[in-house]
Amino acid sequence: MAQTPQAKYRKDYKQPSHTITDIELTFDLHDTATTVTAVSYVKQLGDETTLVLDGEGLTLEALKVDGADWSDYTADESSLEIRELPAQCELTIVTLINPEANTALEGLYKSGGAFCTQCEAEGFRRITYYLDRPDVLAKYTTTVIADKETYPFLLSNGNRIEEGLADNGRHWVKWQDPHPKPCYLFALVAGDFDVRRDQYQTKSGRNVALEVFVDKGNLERANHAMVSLINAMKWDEERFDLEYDLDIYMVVAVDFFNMGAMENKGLNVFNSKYVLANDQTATDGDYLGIESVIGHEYFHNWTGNRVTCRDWFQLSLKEGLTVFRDQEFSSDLGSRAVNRINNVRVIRGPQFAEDSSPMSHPIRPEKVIEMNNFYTVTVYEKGSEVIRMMHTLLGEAAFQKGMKLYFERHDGTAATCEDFVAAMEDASGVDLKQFRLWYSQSGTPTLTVQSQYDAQAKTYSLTVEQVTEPTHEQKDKQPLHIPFDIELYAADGTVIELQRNGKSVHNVLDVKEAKQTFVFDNVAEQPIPSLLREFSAPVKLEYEYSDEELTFLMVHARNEFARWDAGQMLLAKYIRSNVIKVQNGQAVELPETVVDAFRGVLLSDELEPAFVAEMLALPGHNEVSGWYKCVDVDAIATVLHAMKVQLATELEDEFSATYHTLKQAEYTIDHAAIGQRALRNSCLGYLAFTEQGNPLVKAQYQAANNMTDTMAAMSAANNAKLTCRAEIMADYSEKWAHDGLVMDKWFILQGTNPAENALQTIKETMNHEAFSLKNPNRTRSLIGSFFNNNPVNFHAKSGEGYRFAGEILRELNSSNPQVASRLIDPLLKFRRYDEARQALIKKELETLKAMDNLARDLFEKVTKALEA
Ligand code: B3K
Ligand code: ZN
Repeated sequence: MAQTPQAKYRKDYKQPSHTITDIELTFDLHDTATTVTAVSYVKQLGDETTLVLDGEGLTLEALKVDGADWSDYTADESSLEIRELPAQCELTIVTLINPEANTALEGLYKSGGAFCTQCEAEGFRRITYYLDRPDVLAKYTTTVIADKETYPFLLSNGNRIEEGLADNGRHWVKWQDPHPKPCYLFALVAGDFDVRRDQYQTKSGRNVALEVFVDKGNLERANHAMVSLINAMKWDEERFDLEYDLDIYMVVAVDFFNMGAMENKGLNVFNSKYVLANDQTATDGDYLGIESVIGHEYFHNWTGNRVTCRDWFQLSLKEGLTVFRDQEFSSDLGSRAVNRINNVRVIRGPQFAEDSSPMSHPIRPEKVIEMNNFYTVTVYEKGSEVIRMMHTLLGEAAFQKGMKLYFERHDGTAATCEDFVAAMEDASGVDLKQFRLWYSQSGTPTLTVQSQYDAQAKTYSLTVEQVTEPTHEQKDKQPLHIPFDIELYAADGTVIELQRNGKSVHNVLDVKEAKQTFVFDNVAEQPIPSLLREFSAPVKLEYEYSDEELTFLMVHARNEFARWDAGQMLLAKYIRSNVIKVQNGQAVELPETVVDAFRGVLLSDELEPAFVAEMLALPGHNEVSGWYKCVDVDAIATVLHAMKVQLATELEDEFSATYHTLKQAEYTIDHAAIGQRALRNSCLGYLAFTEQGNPLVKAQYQAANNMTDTMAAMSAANNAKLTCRAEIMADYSEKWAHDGLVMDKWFILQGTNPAENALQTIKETMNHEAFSLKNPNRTRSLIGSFFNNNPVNFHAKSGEGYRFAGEILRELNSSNPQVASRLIDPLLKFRRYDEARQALIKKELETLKAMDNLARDLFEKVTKALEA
């Protein structure tokens, strides 16, 4: 490695020496040599007369100050130092860049035939030398020049103000964005598209033009994105009283994109996965994903763009809050319980795993080498849980007052997480002093609860202990302020009111100490407690529930989430005990009472089908792995498989009856229909493990008139290793080979193929005409799914899975470090496996570490993982 990458620390934040108030950008677009002219109005803020700009991979063509050539500067590979600048000046910088050679997909690059940009977090410095930091806010005017025939659409942020023809068949368009913004929100797109147009009238009566740009021929796949956008605009007005602020909102779908989407002001750039959908190409899950991501990026317009982050350590200020907002959007439009369940699965799975990995960090990190490594489930999803806890503590009305105050104070500026908490605190009067620790303390707290009932005194007490284990980067932990939502039930299912000294007590308890006892009186009988309702804090709960209490809660808990959670706890008990059995060479056992509890759920006619489908889903291998200090990959897989088979066998009649009853005559995309398909296909997933599996799955594949049912059949065939798998996989590939996005689903099935020869097939699949390691979606589908969701084969004792990972990572390290850095995560957790596996993984990490061109992204993770 040329130079050891340096870390930045949150505590070192300093205001910039200069600011830039306005910038005029001109892009003369050519595939391999694009000229960027940046005219910036620079203002000195303190005494410093030297301006240091960021820049990477740029060829400097010209540098002028107030129109005259300037020679007092030095440029190196990451910066441009300009000395003795006047206190205010017009700085002109001309750079040359090569978009076609940009395979990292950061800065200006080509996706298929189109030019597009990705600037967050630090991609703008690959376009021109600039103060590439989020606390420098400027007004942008952007002129884009390109060949008219190849690039009829030339887009940038804000409003189109002028256009015209240029020489040699070229044309130009000028855009102006009236809202000052940091450079990470800059965007440019040039290409030939089909456009789905609509409009929206805001509640104050302004008309906004809505445009969704998709590849030619894909227009009919853009409808759902447009509907979702309109729903999001309406929802934000109703729930948060926030209106859109420009005359136009554009969304462009591109095929080459490192993540989901990007909230550039007025011009969102999206991974086509989160835009394109019709009933033949997209599953219900895809539809819901589009709704959520379209919402997320739209909501950023206020939480992220109007109020942005002072520095990148504050990323959760915009991301945690915007995830909270998109989760609320999906919950208000669809099923709140199902949404909550899925959000909690992400915390209990990947987020808890991150907390216990070498990459553990608080939602507001203290130390960063490569910022792109911190767009994590911790910053995003745990960040959202932290916002949700404040929402729980304050209630909706006070929370909205806090939002209002936050915007009053910080609109048009770059703010900090502390600013947000202060606004919530000041608006509500709720003391959040201890609560702030959630921003700086990493790791997963464990709440251990003990209960005691005193029949004589009619008191019931809960003793709550909280412990946060040391994490990789932070040893000392303090007690947090944990909102702990509980309810008590009498044996007949009625709720026992919480009382203390004759007065009613709120059901959200404030756990603040390392150990604390809550006593309730007037409790007439031994109650059954429902604990951590709604997952009121991102913690692990330990309470010795009996099977009877859990099956009771599965039926009687008033809220659906609590019922689901009781079911999960019951399953968890038997997964744990069976793992021990398997390790001792015994058979997996599930008592009749447990099977009956799930039979009851399946046969219930009160519960929503979508919810029943969630109740019936076993926790995944990754989530279960997270329960153990040393993961027994094979034993866990054996147990999960055996439990699935036992439930399938014992409930076969019920699964079969439900499956056939829920057959739909017509395909519609509404929440009720989606829920019915979810349950029907969950039954199919179980039935695949019975005698009737093969013919049933094959018949569903052949009869399916929509992608949800097609994919459900294919997944069932894959998971249960049915003989029809080969035939239907071949049929699908033949039908969709021309469409990479649709083929991604097929690549995922190849990646997660439980068959023994899976890795061989994956290697062959890399030659499939639709596959390319250059495309992040393809790579994540085939390779990422193998690393993350094919535990038995990836962790094969032979080490072939790890060796394959090493090869792929070494290749992606040069072409696309961001994608490589996402893929490496499962290897970072090597210390959780047995010694033989540890040694094999470590060898791959060490080979990576020794590479002389190791990217910062991988450097940061590999070195952390290899540290003691
Ligand atoms: N803000 C972007 C993510 C940028 C990731 C940079 N590596 C999308 C989002 O969170 O909405
Ligand atoms: Zn976001």
